[in-house]
Amino acid sequence: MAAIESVYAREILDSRGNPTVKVVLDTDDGAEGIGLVPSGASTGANEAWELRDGDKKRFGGKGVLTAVKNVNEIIAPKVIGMDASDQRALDQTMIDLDGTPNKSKLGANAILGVSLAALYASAESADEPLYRYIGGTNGHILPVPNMNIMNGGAHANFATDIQEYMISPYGFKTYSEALRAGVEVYHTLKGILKSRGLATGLGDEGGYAPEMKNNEESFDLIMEAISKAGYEPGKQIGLCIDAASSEFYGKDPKNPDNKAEGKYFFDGEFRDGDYMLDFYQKLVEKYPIVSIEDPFDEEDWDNWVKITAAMGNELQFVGDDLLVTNPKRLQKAIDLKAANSLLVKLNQIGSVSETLDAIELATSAGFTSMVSHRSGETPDTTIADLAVAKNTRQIKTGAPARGERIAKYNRLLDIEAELGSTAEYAGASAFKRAKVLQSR
Ligand code: 2PG
Ligand code: MG
Repeated sequence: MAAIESVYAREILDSRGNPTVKVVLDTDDGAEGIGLVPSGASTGANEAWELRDGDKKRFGGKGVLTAVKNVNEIIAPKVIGMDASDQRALDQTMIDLDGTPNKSKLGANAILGVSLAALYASAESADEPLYRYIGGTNGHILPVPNMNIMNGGAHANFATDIQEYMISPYGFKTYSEALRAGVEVYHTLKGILKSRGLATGLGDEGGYAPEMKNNEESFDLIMEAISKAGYEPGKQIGLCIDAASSEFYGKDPKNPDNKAEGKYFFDGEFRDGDYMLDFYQKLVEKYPIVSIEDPFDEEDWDNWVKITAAMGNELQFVGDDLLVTNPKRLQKAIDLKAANSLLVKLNQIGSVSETLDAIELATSAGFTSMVSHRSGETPDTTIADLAVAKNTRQIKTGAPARGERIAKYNRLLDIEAELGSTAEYAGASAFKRAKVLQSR
């Protein structure tokens, strides 16, 4: 056992220049762990609470000095002396100390910072790389990188309603080959955008963010980029989207006074659930889409059930805002047969052990899991190790651009090299529909 000797937090900046929490935790055997907390923009209403100061004189209210103080003055005295590697007991101690259902008293950003720092310190004490420390000997599958090469929604001033257009290079033997293919498509896409006089500036997750005529146009550009880069759409590279539809549900996000209850503001008009379902169905017929995230609002359970029944046998429907990495909401989705895949975000639930619980529950119910970054990130690479440790077969961490995204993709290259001949690339096994598309 390595006892926690000191815990110290301070305020740093994330990739958007917003304050976030950094925690440094030392154990009595000389190990040190660092926890860096990410932050979302299109956050689900049911996420664990990100505690911000609200003092408009600092960072427009986004400071995290209260969360920092909660670590230094409330959490630290309670956890010093505890076994850092008893992750579950440590997390539970903080959950009890907070006492609210959504960590709103101490802040999920405070609790997760300590939880992550303890995880890293314990891996160092055990002298193991993080993926091995978390996953034991069986963590050896490199995930398919779902690369978000065109950004819209809340990450790019609603250039498109759909928030993320991702390419999934699954038809390759190794992770590094797949990553290279993804990067080549990304660069080819830039050339295509330039040649059409479209903007090549980047959104929050590193994808291009030109204003499009409609949501479908982006698919055509990406298909062209895949072919032009020399790859076969569907056979080698599929597409994933994150509609992040809660952002355009009930209102026009660019003009929030324009409201219509129960409708989606999509392609310039309010649409009902049936219209959206039909839109997704046609899209899937036309393009090699293997996964759709948040096609419907986080409380529109009926339409989630409908779309899962209609296409869930082949297609992956990922619950992000719907499930918020929360075992309770996940259980509801399992019972209702709404969605068939879990998006995994540590800061949505706010501790390492609860995140692992969510993945476990998803797996036991036959749901897939996609480990995910946030749109506001740090150089932290925990999600890369987590994806390998738990053999989730999928990760999404943005475009191959911007240091905070590249850090995760590079970490996976390191893990692949370290695992050597025991590394296995998930490839088409990550998606049911990938296998269908390949067999055509
Ligand atoms: C999402 C995420 C990450 P955010 O919606 O899946 O891509 O965005 O972190 O802004 O919630
Ligand atoms: Mg999402």
